[in-house]
Amino acid sequence: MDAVTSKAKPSKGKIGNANIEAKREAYYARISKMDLAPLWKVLKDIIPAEPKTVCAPAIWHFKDVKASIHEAGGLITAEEAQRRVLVIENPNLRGKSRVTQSLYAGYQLIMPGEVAPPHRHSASAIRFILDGGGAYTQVDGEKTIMNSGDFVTTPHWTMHDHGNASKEPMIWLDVLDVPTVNFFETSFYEHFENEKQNTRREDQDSLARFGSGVLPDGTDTSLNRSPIINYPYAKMKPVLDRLVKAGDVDPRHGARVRYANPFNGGWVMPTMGANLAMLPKGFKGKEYRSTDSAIFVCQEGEGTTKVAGQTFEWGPKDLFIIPSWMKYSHQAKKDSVLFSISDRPAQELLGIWREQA
Ligand code: GTQ
Repeated sequence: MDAVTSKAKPSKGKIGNANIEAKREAYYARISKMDLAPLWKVLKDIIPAEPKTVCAPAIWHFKDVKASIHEAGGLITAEEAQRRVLVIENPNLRGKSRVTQSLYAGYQLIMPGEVAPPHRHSASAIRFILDGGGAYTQVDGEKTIMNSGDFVTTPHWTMHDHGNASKEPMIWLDVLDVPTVNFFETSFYEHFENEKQNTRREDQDSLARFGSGVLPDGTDTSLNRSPIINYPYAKMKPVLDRLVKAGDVDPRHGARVRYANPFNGGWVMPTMGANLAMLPKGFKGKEYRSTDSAIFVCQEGEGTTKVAGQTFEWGPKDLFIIPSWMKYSHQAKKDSVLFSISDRPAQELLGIWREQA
């Protein structure tokens, strides 16, 4: 090493030295034994001029996966599995249990009469209800009945269990910030032996308490996530209808709302943020990109999304991924509602989120 440093005189250009490549290689081999490596070999890879995603744009058509999700119901019980879920894996990230670099997603199936027992973890979760209705999720003692298009939150370290008292199987989308929590190596998990937790509050309690324009006296509003555990589709859709009727339709996103924390107007969670948008029939969206890789789900309607030279054709309950910084545009053949979720809040908190209209 000394020989190299002593010859390395300050110079703007290249070091004129015979066999320099061979000398460098030998040097790299020597420093490698000390777990050291030359930055100049990797600088452009680790600090690219623009986001370089490893994620693939991809689409899962619900009609193609539904039968396979139901098949799991005959292979394992919710009790044995804890959570009977098919993990949605990005085709470029197989085996890593993630649909984008920062987010996990899965299809959860719960059969009539089943209970998925209570547990809690550092990772935050959301559900977006795809198929069936009437099952519940219980979060820290509040039981909420879930129906198609409902957006249900299970914030970090809240105890939660699921049960299906309805007569039909139910499928919903789970999205968790598991890859983010594991990136920081901060995962804790606790399982509760009780089959279910005690119910202290009934359906829509937190929405009524905290999402009606008033707050109960003494409410701690410093919470860094929303206190509301279900944003029912039946209450959200009329808001979209109002926006469309008033002409409040963004040329890229359509008539869009953000699921909000009523205490501060912020996102529902620090790591994940979600939107619901209505694209009126005939909508031809302008091209857009942003640094957050997003998961989209069609709640109703029919349309297409162009991304990176591909065209995804979507209908009810289809799910697609738009990776970071890829240009995309939506087109709607019918009045359509798109749900979307990404790690945008985390990027904003870190000051690194960008968009390009
Ligand atoms: O429902 O608590 O898809 O803990 C993965 C992990 C769902 C859940 C998942 C979980 C859950």
